[in-house]
This record gives sequence, structure tokens and C-alpha cells, in this order.
Amino acid sequence: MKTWGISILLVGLVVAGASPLAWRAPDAASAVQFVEATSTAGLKFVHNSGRAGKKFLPETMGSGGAFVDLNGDGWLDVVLVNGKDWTPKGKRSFSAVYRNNGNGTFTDVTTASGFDVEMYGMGVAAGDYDNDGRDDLYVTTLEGDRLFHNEGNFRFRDVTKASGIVNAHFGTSAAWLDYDRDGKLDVFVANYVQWTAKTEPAYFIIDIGGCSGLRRHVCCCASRCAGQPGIICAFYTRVDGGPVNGSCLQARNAHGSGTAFAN
Ligand SMILES: [Ca+2]
Ligand SMILES: [Ca+2]
Ligand SMILES: [Ca+2]
Repeated sequence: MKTWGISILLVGLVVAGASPLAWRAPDAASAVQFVEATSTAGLKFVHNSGRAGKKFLPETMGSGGAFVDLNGDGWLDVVLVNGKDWTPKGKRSFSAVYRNNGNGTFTDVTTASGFDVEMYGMGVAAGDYDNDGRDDLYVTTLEGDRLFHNEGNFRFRDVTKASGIVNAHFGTSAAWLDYDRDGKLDVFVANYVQWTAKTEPAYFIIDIGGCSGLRRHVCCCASRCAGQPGIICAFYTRVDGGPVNGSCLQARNAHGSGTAFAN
């Protein structure tokens, strides 16, 4: 889908004759270089979307993370939000906290931190809501958001109930801000769609009538498709690289309609 989107953009520029904006390959290496350092840094986190056959919308989304100096030593630590299995008897998975050792490596300090709880998390926002000098963690989840107070020394206390945080919706992103300028951080939460596993729309059933030599690619569509949010979409390419006749594609879901994109 990314390639498809870029192709549309380039076609638009050519039609408009916008040569000054035409994309060109860089002549030299960028001045900013990145080196893959996940493993050498000691970050071994593995996200668990919970997928196990049937594909649910939240599996395509998460999760978020944050760089935040949790212990005030001047080095940014890492918080990574995890999902979990859909079934209670599934494997256990936790969000993670990594302490920055100050030498390019991190140490997993999740165990017994109070942050080692199972939740289908989406995102995290760090902010010192009680002005005690330590950044606290607001986590958006599928099952109601959670607020973790930073107790110091990488220990956290779930203060969701005590703080009055009640968000029963599908929280995705969140941000701390002092909107009324009283010196105390407030929190803004962006909720997504109304979703439950039971109301998840059925997936597209793709029929290719009279076509051969096509390769199907399935992707997730976060926008509303066929009047339903978060439906799986599909597009096709020909195995031999040639054009696809869009008329030979039919896509439908349980609601009787859908979209297929021929690349
Ligand atoms: Ca730190
Ligand atoms: Ca605090
Ligand atoms: Ca405030």
C-alpha cells in the first residue's frame, strides 16, 4: 500500500508539471546516520498482539513506547507498552521498563516494578502529574486506561482508581498538558472506535473471477471502509509484473460490500 500511495503522488506531480517538486534520489549519504543498536543496547522486548488465527483490529495497532528519565539521573530510560493474548489461558506478556545504564546499554527492570501487569496496552504518556519530581506513566489500553505513579527507583504504583481515572473506551494516544495553567498537569486522551471482539466486522472474502497469475496482498485499513471501521483490505499485483484488470476483482465482507485495490 505504501508503494501504491507513492505512485499516486508521483503521477499527480507529473500531471501538474511540478518538476521543481519531483522526487530525486539523494546524491550523497545523509548527514544523519543511524545504526541498528537494539540488540547491543540490551533491548529484548517482543510485542504480543495476541494474534492467534482470527485477526482483530487492535492487533494491527500497537503498541507505543516512550523515552523518559524515570529516575532523574539525566539518562533517558525506555518504556514499552505491550499487548496480551486474547484468551486468559494464553501466554503471559508484560509491558517493559528499561533503565538506561548511561553507556549505550539498558537493563530490563520490569520485574517487581509494579509495571509488570498484563494489559492490552496501546500507548503511554509520561508526565509528573503530582509535581514530586518524578515522571509518572499514563497508559491507554483496550480495557480502561491505567495511571502508574512513579515511586522512585523504578517502582510504580497503580493509582488508577484513587486518581479518578475512568476511561472505559478504546484509548489510543494520550498527552499531559496543563490546560488551565494551575501548575498541575492534566491529561488528554484520544479514544478510537467502539470495538469489542464480538462486534468485530467479518473480513473481506475475495473472489477473483476469471483472473489468474495474481498475487493477493492483505493489509489493514484504519479508515472507515464499507461503513465499518478497521476492516481488512486487500490489493493485488500480477506475478509477471503486468497491470491488473480491476474489473476482474470483487471484494466483499459480511456487510455485502468492500473495496479491492489493484496495484
Ligand atoms: Ca534515567
Ligand atoms: Ca510524579
Ligand atoms: Ca492543570
